[in-house]
Amino acid sequence: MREFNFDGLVGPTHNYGGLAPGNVASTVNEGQISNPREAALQGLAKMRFVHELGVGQAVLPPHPRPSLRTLRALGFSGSDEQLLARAAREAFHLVRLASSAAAMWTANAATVAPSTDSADGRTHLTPANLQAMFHRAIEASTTTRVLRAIFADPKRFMVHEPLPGGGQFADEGAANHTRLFVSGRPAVHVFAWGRRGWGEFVGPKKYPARQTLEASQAVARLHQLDPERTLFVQQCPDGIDAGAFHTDVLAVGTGCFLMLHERAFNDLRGAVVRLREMLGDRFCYELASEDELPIKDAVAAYPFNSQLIEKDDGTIEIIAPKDAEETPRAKDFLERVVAGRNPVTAVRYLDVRQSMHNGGGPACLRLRVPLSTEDAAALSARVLYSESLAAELAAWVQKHYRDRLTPNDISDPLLARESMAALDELTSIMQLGSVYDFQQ
Ligand code: SUG
Repeated sequence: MREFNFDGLVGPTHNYGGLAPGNVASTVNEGQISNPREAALQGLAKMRFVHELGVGQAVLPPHPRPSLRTLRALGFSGSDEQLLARAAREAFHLVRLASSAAAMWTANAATVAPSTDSADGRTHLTPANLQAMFHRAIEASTTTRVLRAIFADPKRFMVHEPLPGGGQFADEGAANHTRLFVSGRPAVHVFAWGRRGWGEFVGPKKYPARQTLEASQAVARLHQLDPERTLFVQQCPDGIDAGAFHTDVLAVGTGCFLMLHERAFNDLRGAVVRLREMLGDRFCYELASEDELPIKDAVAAYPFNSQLIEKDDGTIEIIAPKDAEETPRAKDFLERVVAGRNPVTAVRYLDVRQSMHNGGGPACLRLRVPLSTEDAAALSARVLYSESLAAELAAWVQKHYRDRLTPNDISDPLLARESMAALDELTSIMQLGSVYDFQQ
């Protein structure tokens, strides 16, 4: 088995809409001028960097934005130009919601269980319904189509429907899920949730909790995981109120190693004890206390939203955002981890600032999918990273993307046309077939 990081390619309408309450960066940067071209190129540079470390790398395409299908569903009609003009005049906020390039954060695209962990021996993917925020909920149908185009072989892969229903089954995908394992034992799946759909719980007071316990439980059932090897933990409500809207803002794990902040989980000690029982003595973790690394710095600089890259020799490298290097307490923590008694041997820093300004660090930008060699060879689209694919994608970005977008630009009908032309061409480059609404 090899882990592939499926990174989301940033879309041509990447902008700072201030659409995500509880996500501090999204709120703080509302209205800033964005640079979609730079954002997409930063993403491609990250893919190359990780690929060159010897890790499996792949790419997922952006979604059509503005989503004219969404605006039509909300009652705007006429030609594309007419409906955009009317929506911009009468309900500009809806155009904003329909224009976010948020599908770039593919840690929220789906939750994944590898074939080794599922009772039927297939790789399971459940696209996240992202019910908590409207601008993200509209991703689910396209994500499902894209994943089905890629993971098409029914003997190997099962792409489920996103969870049904309303807010009680709100699911944010892999951002609230961590798979841990040590050789010789079955893997453990840790699902973190922020609220309950039904029943009593103490939740955050200020910001919304997105993931429900019931959604996490449903995903574990769909993926046919062994109930003895799953753990459901509550996100710390104070952590959410400090801006940790997803678990991966304060915790990241791979293999036998977990790196987390003390405000990541409610019953953190209980979780760690249970993980040690399930994984044995080789399980290890590094914990940042509030004293060592104030949550404000952790939320601003995202040291926990790093990618943990496991090498063939079992050592781990941390790929952290550059913002963590520039935040002394975050950098000191990461350096302590490198020096500590754990598999981590190095930390490297990457500039993904265009994404960071919307609250998305390196880990948000990728969906981890462990695949066997045969499974990787059975993927049905051109998604695996290669120098030739990367060069074509970079040229495609240079050709189609603007380098400056203000929040008002998103209702420009030319931008919608440019986006559609770009995405239409992309489906040929990536051999995806007609996955987009405007191609149906
Ligand atoms: O859902 N930001 C995203 C960031 C998602 C980060 N993903 C993970 N932590 N895995 C969100 O809050 C902001 C868009 C805007 O404001 O324009 C946004 O949706």
